[in-house]
Amino acid sequence: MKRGSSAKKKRAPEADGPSPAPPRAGRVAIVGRPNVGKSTLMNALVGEPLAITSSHPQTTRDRLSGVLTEGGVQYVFVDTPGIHAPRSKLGVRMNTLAEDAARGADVVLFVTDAALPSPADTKILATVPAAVPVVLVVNKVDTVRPKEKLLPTLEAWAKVREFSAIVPLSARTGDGAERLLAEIERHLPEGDAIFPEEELTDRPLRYFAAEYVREQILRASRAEVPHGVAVVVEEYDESRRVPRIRLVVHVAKESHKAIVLGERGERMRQIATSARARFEALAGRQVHLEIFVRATPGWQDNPRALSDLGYGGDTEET
Ligand SMILES: Nc1nc2c(ncn2[C@@H]2O[C@H](COP(=O)(O)OP(=O)(O)OP(=O)(O)O)[C@@H](O)[C@H]2O)c(=O)[nH]1
Ligand SMILES: [Mg+2]
Repeated sequence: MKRGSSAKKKRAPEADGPSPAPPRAGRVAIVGRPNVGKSTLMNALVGEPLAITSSHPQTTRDRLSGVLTEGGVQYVFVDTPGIHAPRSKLGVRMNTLAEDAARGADVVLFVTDAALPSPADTKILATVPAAVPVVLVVNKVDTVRPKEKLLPTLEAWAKVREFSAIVPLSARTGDGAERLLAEIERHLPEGDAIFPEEELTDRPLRYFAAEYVREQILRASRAEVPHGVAVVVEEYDESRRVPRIRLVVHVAKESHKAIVLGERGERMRQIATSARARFEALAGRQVHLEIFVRATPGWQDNPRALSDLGYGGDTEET
């Protein structure tokens, strides 16, 4: 999918500066525990709110590439699910996707929130091959005041392993993002762009229709409901002036249907309105969303259902 006309133009190559550096391009996997801000970081780096984010852990369930091309450098960021102790086949698949992405990357961004290293962090880091450069991103520094409080955290992290760089950053405000891009660039291999310059993501638009509905459900619900929600595009009818997208929201329990719908369907109406606005901003055109809610108990552990809901297939390929 290409960048829309709304996308802000990134730094252009210098017209008459010193002779241009050779082009660079590479894959940059963004990995870490759930909820540390990986998807928010990817959005800040590509300059578009592409990936879904929420305060629930395990928001991201799949790999998603976001592409930034500027000044002869192409960064292909790969957002991944937070690596966690899995409790379902879905969770196992999520972890595998993230670990594979790190193994196949030219650079790994290991993201942590502004906290001391935990055993879960070191376990994840141990799965990254020693040959892959790892940049440590200490995210959410906007929550640390005064700034000096961060120093013991950074010192503790420096002892965990050899990092190519340690970058304190706020994905929410974008503070530190430019420095991070410069650190990544140094480790990207020389070579031509992987995607066309205007490409924004490897995913088709319909992927985001389902994701943006799921995001609004995550934001509107609490506790156990979000982990049992999957959203599938059943029909994408572009023959009309305003395309119509029919989606089915699968919930893991019959009782969750009423929660997602709300009284007289009011919650679902709000979810649909917000998801539509978000989707229209990305697509740059109007759409109609038609959303149905269905109970599909146990789908997270059923290989057939996982595949039907878009979480099946080869974990080696995106
Ligand atoms: N204060 C603050 N909050 C942040 C920052 N970055 C992310 N967050 C918040 O942290 C929460 C999790 O963000 P996500 O980007 O969804 O985290 P994630 O690592 O992708 O999570 P999973 O997909 O579940 O692994 C959200 O509520 C974000 O708004 C930051 O720099 N500062
Ligand atoms: Mg995420």
